Amino acid sequence: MTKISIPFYELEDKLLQEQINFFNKHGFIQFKNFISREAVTILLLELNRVQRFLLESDIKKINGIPLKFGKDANGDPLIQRIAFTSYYSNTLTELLKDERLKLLLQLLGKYEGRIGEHEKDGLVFNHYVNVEESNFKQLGWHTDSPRDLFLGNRILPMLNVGLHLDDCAFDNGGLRVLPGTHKQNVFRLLFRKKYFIDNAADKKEVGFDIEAGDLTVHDGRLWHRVQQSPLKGEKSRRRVIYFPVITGSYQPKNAESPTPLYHKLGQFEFKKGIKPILISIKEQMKNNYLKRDVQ
Ligand SMILES: O=C(O)CCC(=O)C(=O)O
Ligand SMILES: [Fe+2]
Repeated sequence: MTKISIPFYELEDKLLQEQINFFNKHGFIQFKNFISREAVTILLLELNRVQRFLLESDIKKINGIPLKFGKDANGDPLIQRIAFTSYYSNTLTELLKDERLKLLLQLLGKYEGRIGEHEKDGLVFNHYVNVEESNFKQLGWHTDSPRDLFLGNRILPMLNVGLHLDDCAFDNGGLRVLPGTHKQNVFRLLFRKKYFIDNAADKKEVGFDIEAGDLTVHDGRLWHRVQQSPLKGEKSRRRVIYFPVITGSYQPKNAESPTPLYHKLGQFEFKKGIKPILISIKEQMKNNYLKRDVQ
């Protein structure tokens, strides 16, 4: 496990060829200071407000995607993963309109991309904290692409863009990636590691020094995980918002959207091994195929 030294890149009014080359080679990139510390503070207040609203309204799912609940250090209820968060916040919707984000579409090469505010899981808010009753302290190895298989789609290039809202030095855990794995074949994409249950460090993984306000972008096919913080309580807190940049046909979700199988399966099913998952993928693909036939 090594800390990678990434050139100091910032996202300004154009992407540099060097930045595109870096992304193409490694499958990820980090842009420093995408937003200021003051803007981070405003976003955190806004996310707090959204969380309070969701708790008070007893909302458990958004567009079919379940919220993930836990408890904070002081025992207060905490929502540790919120999908489609921007539905409850104009500030977040406006953030997605930032002109600089459009530059990221160039990282898709010949594919035409768009910011997926209404697709997949939309704008996701992840909130990790290492306390006893937290349900989100780490995240096992995965790529973001097989979700396409679950939805019956071919795997198309996509990006996952993360805006980091806490400082998270390499030694404090956080995002770990396996550089270059975005170029693997489908077999390696499915079987390199056990999805979500493998949390072990890989000798080829790399991590980052992240500061609040930094932006990271990774290819959806890249293997990555989140390392648990060695610290406890407040110092372990890690809040990140993610949104997808998508290619292919427009597939917006709405309040009637069913819960995708990969959320229903959850980690329990992953523990049973890959076989039930493959059967589920096959079933889901068949269902989607049939549905398309009927339309
Ligand atoms: O929290 C992170 O940095 C990564 C989250 C992630 O990989 C995911 O939600 O798919
Ligand atoms: Fe991911």
